[in-house]
Amino acid sequence: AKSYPFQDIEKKWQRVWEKNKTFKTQEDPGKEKFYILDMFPYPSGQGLHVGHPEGYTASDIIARFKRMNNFNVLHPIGFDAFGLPAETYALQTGTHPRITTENNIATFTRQLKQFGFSYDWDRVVNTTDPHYYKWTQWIFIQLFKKGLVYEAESPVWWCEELKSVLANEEVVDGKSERGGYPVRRIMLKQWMLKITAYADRLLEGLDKLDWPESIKEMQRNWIGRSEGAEVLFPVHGHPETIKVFTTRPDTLFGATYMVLSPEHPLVDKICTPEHKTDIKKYQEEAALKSDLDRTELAKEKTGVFTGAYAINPVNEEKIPIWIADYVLISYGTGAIMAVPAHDQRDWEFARKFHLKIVPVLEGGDISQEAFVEDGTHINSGFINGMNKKDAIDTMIRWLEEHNAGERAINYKLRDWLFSRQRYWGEPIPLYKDEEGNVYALEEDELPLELPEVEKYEPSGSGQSPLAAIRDWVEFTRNGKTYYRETHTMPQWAGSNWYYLRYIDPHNSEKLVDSEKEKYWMPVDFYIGGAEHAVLHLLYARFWHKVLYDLGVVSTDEPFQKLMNQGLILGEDGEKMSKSRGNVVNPDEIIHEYGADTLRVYEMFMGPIERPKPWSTQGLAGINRFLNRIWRLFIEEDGTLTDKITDDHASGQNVKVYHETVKILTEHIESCRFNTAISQLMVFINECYKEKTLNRSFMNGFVKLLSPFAPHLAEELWEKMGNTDELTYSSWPEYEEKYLIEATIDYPVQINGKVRTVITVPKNISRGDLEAVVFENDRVQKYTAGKPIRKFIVVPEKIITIVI
Ligand code: ANZ
Repeated sequence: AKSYPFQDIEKKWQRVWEKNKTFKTQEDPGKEKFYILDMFPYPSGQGLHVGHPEGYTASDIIARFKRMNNFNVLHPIGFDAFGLPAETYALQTGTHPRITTENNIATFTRQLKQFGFSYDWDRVVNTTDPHYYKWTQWIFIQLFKKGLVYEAESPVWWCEELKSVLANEEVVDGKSERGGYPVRRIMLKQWMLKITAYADRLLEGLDKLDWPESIKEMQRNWIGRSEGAEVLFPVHGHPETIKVFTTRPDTLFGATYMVLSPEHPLVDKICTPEHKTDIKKYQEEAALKSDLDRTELAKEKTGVFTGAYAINPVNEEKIPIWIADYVLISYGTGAIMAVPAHDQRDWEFARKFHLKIVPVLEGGDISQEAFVEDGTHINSGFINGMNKKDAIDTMIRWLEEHNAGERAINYKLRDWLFSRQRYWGEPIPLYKDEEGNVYALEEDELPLELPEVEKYEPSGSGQSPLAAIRDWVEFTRNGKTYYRETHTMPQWAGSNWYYLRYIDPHNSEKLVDSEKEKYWMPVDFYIGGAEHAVLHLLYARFWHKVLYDLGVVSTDEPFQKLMNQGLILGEDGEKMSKSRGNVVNPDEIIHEYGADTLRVYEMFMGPIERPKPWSTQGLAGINRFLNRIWRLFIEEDGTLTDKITDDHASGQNVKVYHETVKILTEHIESCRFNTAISQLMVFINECYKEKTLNRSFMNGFVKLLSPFAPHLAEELWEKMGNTDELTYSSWPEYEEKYLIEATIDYPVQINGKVRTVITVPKNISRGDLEAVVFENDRVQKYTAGKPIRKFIVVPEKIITIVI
């Protein structure tokens, strides 16, 4: 069968929307606002893939639905365009990353417009635009002024292939996340952001957010707050002490040895001469392993004795000090007291190296494994007989009284390594004098623009390509020479705050106007990929809280509600990738079936949050459905069918219409798009059974269809003779009275036994109810011919008959 003319229709309405600026948004204090945000794309050279329109269609449905429900809707889009691929491409071809980026943005814009997404195109932001990154730099300076920026020599991941330092998050399974290249640890001076200062607030803030519980839990684990104590162990025959962090100070009497991380600075000082060689060798091996490799529970424990001993402060016992890679330098103090009876890692280590295992809690069988549960303390002097909680409190008090330790809270969260040795990023707006004093640029010196370079190749020494441009790096002021920072910001910087710039994208005086910010914030609904659970979403929350403290924003959390769309897999059920050859190109689908088909199909594939495989058959099915809609309304010659009449007495199924309105309303609100579409199908099937169709129902249907298939809906809306704007028409309402009536089930008890259950309308009169009951077969069977002594109705509960 011939398809409806989707190509003409889609182009036509995209032109109309563009010309009329249909989706242009302005503040309107008279209307309730709704800010619906997409995670903006990285404009890669490959163009959009079919995963993008999944979340983008979902948010577009919500945006269109909210407009029709009289909300003032902010629905913007932009580009997160700094980052490695453009720079890698520049290295290979010599093309300036700005050119590559501009081309890619043009492609993405064309593709996004083809989908008919209802963005306000006058608010587009691009993180690589100096007018934009001026404010990224401005925020960085505010952090600097608040003391949240510092420089530190720290162990960092160095990737030889990418010639760059990587953040922990960019290292996956001991390889670079991008490219999968080997990485190793080196020491380098880096700019750090003190996100740890906000750890508690980042934790507490989660409780009031309407986010998937799994994402909140991932953030909680990432922050990883642990309560416990720091304990000091003197080193025998040395002036040094070893500080450990433990969550179980109550087990101190069971600490039979200590472990330092191989990188711990004390190792070299306390190690005895005869153990030097072994220790050195072990340290070198450990440097090559990733944290994950080192801490995985299943791994066979390894370690080396240092020859030194520590003194356990509670019992003065001399205990051996080892180094082992299961203790990480980056967590706690980089050293532990080992309690093999009650910690499984320590237990395995002690068994392997024949170290003492002393139980200090009753229970379990420590010849088999560590006993990690609560119990009564034994072998523990002044805490004997106590449970875990009391013992912890008592021990901490003892440690504090004896200057041997104190209560402590520890976080897994590390400060954020913020320097990159790359070209294509925001320059860090700091500079130094000859003495190494650090200064921030003044606001009127921003933006600090990226200079032109001849070589994009980072210098292998850990310096960025900017370091090679002498006349950019050095400048003199009042006869003094200064040196600019040559590292750039990580890609997260620009995406940390873009949702604020959409509110006021052209403001050259301020990051965002306060009145506008108050009107639009917080983001009511944020839709994007679950891969951003911890990094982007945690960093953005951190900056937002800093801006809140500065009075720049009025809410302390940026994103009130969050939803993650599931991955769209290839037809083979595998993740789409070029190497598997299972990638679906949205341009081709749009050409063959139209954007509306692709939109509706992606929403119909299954629950939005689930991963789901692509199906070309499913796509064709949706295309048939849209054609069925078209043919129901439109005759062969392109005119509206004369089945549609104003005759309200026509036989069309009133119930199905009102049910459809109800289901669409509720299911769009709760993002059950697939079941909403099923109901549209039910409605269309019913229509095909009718001889005549009610005009107001059919107009209502077009409105219900419009968030899903906006081009088709606009065309039908026009053909129906409507002259008002579909986008801002009001969402259909349903009337309860037309829905399947509410009923109630009454158990009928006869002489103490329930014999049947009858279903009756809720608002039935007592007389009618009695009549219905005695007409019932089962009731007749038990009562036939016998006099009724009692007939009792407990309203909405039970009916009792006594004979
Ligand atoms: C003694 C002890 C006894 C421990 C016991 C546990 C159980 P969370 O909960 O993750 O904070 N630890 C401390 N620093 C470490 C490091 N740098 N590398 C590896 N392990 C480290 O874990 C805290 C516990 O992990 C600490 O408490 C310490 O072992 C270990 F029955 O101390 B515990």
